[in-house]
Amino acid sequence: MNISPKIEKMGFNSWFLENMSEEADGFEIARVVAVHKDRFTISDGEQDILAELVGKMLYSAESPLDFPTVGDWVVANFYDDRTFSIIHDILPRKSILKRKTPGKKIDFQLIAANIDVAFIVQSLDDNFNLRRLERYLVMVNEGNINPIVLLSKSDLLSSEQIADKLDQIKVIMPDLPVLQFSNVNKSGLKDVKDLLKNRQTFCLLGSSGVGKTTLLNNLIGESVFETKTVREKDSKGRHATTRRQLIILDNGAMVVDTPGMRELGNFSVQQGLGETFDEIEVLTQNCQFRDCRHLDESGCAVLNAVSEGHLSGKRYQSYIRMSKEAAYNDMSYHEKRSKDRKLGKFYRSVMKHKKNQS
Ligand SMILES: Nc1nc2c(ncn2[C@@H]2O[C@H](COP(=O)(O)OP(=O)(O)OP(=O)(O)O)[C@@H](O)[C@H]2O)c(=O)[nH]1
Ligand SMILES: [Mg+2]
Ligand SMILES: [Zn+2]
Repeated sequence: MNISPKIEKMGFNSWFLENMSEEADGFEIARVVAVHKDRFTISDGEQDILAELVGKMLYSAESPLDFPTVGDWVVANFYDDRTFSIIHDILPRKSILKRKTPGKKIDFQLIAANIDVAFIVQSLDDNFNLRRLERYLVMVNEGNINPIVLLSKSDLLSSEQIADKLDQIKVIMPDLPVLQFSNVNKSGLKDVKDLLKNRQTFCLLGSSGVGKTTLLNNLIGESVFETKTVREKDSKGRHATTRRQLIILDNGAMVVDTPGMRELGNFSVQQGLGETFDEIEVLTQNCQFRDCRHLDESGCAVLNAVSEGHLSGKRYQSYIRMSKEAAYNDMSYHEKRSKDRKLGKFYRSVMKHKKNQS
């Protein structure tokens, strides 16, 4: 199968072809650019088309992973002069961003797929927070995505104040790329633009109100997307952006804007934790016990580093908290899944029994 230049332009490449499980003869490949309630907008590289899922996908879905998300590549059929389409399958994902569903519910939610670079945005004035940054980093690293930190609203702080915040990141994560910018006086915008490479997909992550959509509008050069202009105390929690969508910039780079997240819980985060807290991961190799939990064990190299002042206590706690949370979320999710499955079996056997009786 040849790759058409139309979809190649949107980032499709041989990786996806090589990893496809079935031949897509008679189908076309398109990219999901927006997710609505139970419908999708997909793009064939030229136009946007409304799409629905084929029945088989709906009925066989077992987890949120079985539904398309923004950035996914799908195989689809087009109808009615390409104004409508049916999605038949999702292609394997190169990367995936997911988080725990907000609140007590133990389930997860897909944020985007096939993202190359995630911009984690924090505003320098009141949103800057290292622990929150670590949370985003775990999610991004776990998803197999390259993180870049963008610190917004640099117009509101003095250069000394900004340098101090940059230092705080540098001390604990020296290799993490960090840029500062302002949507108001436009400083640093050129640096952000220079990061955007054609055929690559970027996403904007971060709390509500940090300026993600304003940045996107600046990158487009037009105010196409709605931003929040007034931010009063009581309007906190209301999001200017309400849904995720993928936008193609003039230079061929793609950007997914997301609504700010108030809660960021992670699932199975082994790789994500390891990459985010790599200095702790290195320490664990010197723990006396191989199954050390780094909580109260003797001979724990991590605890020793904290008591000797080589590792900040706050960073250590952040690491432990996220490991515990992930383990709990994982466990509860698997329990819930197996319960759901048992219940499903029970219903099916009841139905069968009824059928046999009638
Ligand atoms: N001073 C200053 N204000 C900014 C800057 N960027 C954005 N703002 C303001 O911050 C507010 C929120 O901006 P948005 O772009 O809507 O924020 P968002 O991150 O998209 O928020 P959600 O869509 O709710 O997640 C708006 O009032 C912007 O004008 C900046 O660089 N400096
Ligand atoms: Mg927004
Ligand atoms: Zn230990």
